[in-house]
Amino acid sequence: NNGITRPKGYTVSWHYNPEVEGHHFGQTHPMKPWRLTLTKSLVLSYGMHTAMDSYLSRAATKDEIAEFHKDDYVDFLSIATPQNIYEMYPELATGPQGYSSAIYGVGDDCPIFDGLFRYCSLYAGASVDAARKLCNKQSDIAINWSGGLHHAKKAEASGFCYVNDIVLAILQLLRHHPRVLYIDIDVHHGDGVEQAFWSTDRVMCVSFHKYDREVFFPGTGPLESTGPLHPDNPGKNFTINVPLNDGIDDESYAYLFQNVVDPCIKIFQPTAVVLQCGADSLGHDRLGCFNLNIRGHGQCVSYVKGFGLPLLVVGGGGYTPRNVARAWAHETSICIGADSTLNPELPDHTPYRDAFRREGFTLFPNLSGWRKENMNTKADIERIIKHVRDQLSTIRT
Ligand code: TV7
Ligand code: CA
Ligand code: ZN
Repeated sequence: NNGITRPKGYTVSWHYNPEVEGHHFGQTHPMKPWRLTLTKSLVLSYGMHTAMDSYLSRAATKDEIAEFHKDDYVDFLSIATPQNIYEMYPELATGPQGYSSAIYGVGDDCPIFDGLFRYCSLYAGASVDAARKLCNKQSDIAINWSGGLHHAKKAEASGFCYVNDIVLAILQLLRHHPRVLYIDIDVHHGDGVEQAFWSTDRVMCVSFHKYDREVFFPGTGPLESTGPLHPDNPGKNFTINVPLNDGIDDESYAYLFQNVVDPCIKIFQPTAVVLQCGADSLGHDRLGCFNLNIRGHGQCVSYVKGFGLPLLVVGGGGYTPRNVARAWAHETSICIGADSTLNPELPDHTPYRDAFRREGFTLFPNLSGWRKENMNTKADIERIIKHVRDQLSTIRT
């Protein structure tokens, strides 16, 4: 199988349930669970599954979801259907287009679709399973590409996210690990995870994102947002935000990523890391505005892996499905240490091969230099690095 062998000295686990793929947010909605089918097709056709422990993940139970989410919200998600939603909440029908966002964040971004709760429990169950494998040391790197839904709040759906699988996984890790580092390279701010761990010094949240308070979702995550301001609050300075402008390229991103993540690990000394690999930070993403290539995005995974800490890798955004699949297949190869042996030419027998025709049947199409030029100056980058260093110098180690 393309010379792929199990990694020496460590174990990688892949947590997935193909049932998530069949769910639909709606015809024009940008979130396409089908991108997971494409990702899986590449992982399998390269033979990468033979190098990992594969687990058919189970659905998270209501009780497991309620470890973070409010009971009435979990009940709501578990009973709402496209058929009964207007009967339950007639006020939803009064919104201008479809329903207004007044009830639990439901609306155009977060529609009630068929099988919604099943979909949520499956992607959340995979992240919780993955975290448990890391806790009991059956796995060193655990992967759930269907997770990474970082916007969901305690009692509110937001930005295509209903259940925050990342928060649930971190809560699981905290049972065995004193300190967890969360890193988020999705083009959007990881606001739900940040909010959940805002007041603790046991989780450090680091998000890299496009920031424009007025126009870019969710509008939070400026450099100055570093945790609670009160000096007695343990979470003070344990939140790190890296706000960026359009068009950031591989070189500046790698430089910035390494110069932010390295001091975080040195000073915070996490015992486990969670990496959210939202692929909407790639160039040519339907919703994103960065210029990263598959290799540039993957370099973040390589870099974090290099620290050798127990690592939970989750997906997230990504709205050009074929490039999401390329990125996550490449990142799977990095996790199993096969990135240098993988043929960049896609295997002939890849199912849905036609989906990859446009850029040529390669794992590494050129995704940079499109409509956005890099609006991040060298001075912007250095200012961020200095701010992060100064911030970290205030936390006791
Ligand atoms: C993790 N951007 C999630 C990212 C969530 C982004 C948004 C859309 C969008 C929604 C659609 C749609 C869309 C072409 C794009 C202020 C609004 C503007 C809804 C139309 N087409 C992640 C969320 C973001 C829904 N939301 O981080 C149905 O774009 O900007 C907004 C909010 C109000 C609601 N409207 C958009 O990547 C997984 N939504 C087409 C159909
Ligand atoms: Ca982010
Ligand atoms: Zn995103």
